[in-house]
Amino acid sequence: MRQSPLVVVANRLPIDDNLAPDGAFEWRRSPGGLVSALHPLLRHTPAAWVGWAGGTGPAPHLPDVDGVRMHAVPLTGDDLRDHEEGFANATLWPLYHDAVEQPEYHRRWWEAYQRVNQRFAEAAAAAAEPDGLVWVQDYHLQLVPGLLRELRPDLRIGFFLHVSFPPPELFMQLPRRAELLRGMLGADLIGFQRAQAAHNFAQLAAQVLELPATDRRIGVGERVVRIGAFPISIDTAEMAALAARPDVTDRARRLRQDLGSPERVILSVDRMDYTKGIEQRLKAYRELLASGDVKVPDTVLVQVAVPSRNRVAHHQILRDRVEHQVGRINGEFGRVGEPAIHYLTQPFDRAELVALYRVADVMAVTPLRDGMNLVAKEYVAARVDDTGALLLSEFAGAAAELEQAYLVNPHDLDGLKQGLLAALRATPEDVAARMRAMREHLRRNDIQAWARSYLSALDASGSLLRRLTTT
Ligand code: GDG
Repeated sequence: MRQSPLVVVANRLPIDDNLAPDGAFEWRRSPGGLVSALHPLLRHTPAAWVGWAGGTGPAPHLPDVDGVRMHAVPLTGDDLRDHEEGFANATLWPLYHDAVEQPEYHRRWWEAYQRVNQRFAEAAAAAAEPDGLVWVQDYHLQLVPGLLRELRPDLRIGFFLHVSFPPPELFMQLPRRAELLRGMLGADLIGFQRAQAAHNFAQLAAQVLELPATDRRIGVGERVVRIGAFPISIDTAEMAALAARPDVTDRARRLRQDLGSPERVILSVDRMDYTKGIEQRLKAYRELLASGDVKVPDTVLVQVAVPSRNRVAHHQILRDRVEHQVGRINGEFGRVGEPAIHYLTQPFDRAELVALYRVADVMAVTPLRDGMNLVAKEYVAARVDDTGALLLSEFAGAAAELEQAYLVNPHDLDGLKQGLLAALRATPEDVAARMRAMREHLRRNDIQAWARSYLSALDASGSLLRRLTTT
């Protein structure tokens, strides 16, 4: 196997399999995300990516994607059930999101988590050049840094957690809490979305493992592990360029007409997930319709809720509940040809999604807990004319940066209603001043800046990045 100086390890490879127009099967880069973040840093030296390609057969041999080598890790049906749907998505996911749904603990899931993490660590060890840099992503792979360090002590290892990291009182529920913490501490640098998460982690390292810990450094024997906040972002310039494209602005104009040319369009775009606060938001909206504060057809709500992880039972139950609520609201408040809510579950292509961002006078992003929430940032970047109000949950990581949003506590129904009304009724001057400040923040803090700041902190001496960008 060819070895690379920089290896990204993530649960999924950043590609989708597609049928080309001529009927041939091809691999295509999935849009956005880490690959485009890394691209400017890696113009000359190819990086590698270790991850699962989808499917349960043997790992496919894959072509390079944008100069990045793809190494597929095979997963079996049992791995998928017990690692992905089990420990990752039914134990860690709810636990890390304030346990808004009850986390489940099963010993079989933990065994699968260890087994799959070991497989990823071995694949990363095989893919990395001597003294190379390996960057491990997210909650599916928290044991990989520790396992990889045992296999390859020469490497510099980074770990980044995309979701939030819970307070000690919650994390302490985990039957194998010490092993998980030790797994992460195999890294040289552990990145979180928010400073509060780094603080939670330091407290746990001190409490559970009795290690000397501050919010920036943890002593592990001879080693010092650094921790900190590195809030992820989006490709701001690419989003703004897409939003300004004539076909996208035309599409936005037509969409507005198709919606009945209302005075106010409210938009929400979420994965169908119980952390996203969809039910609470619909309830608030229903009360505003019932009180007459919001009227159909002057105002419409567009709710995009793309199903994901739908084999996990919780998500199926949520979908049924949301659809029940939408049906009820449309039945009570809609008229023929004038629904109160336009509810869509099919995935949109990127340009169509951005056209929707351009139509929305108010973007309602009100998760109960979210590591960052990229939708909020995408909306801001797409409002190239400084219009549009962002209603944002204070429990989204994005709230720590987008302070000019209309911030709400999504658990507080009255607060949520007031926030939505304030956003709907804001003056154009107020909206523009807030949007300008948020756009400026994202212009300076885009995804390339994020990747650069993380990798230069990981590669403290700068020698590796210099080698990567100048060879
Ligand atoms: C995890 C963390 C953290 C959505 N619908 C469509 C579509 N999307 C795209 C959005 C956005 C992405 O999906 C969703 O990203 P989020 O950040 O909002 O949420 P999670 O999926 O939960 O992501 C989160 C993130 O990791 C990154 O660190 O921010 O907190 O939970 O980019 O645009 N894209 C298209 N059609 C759709 O219908 N094309």
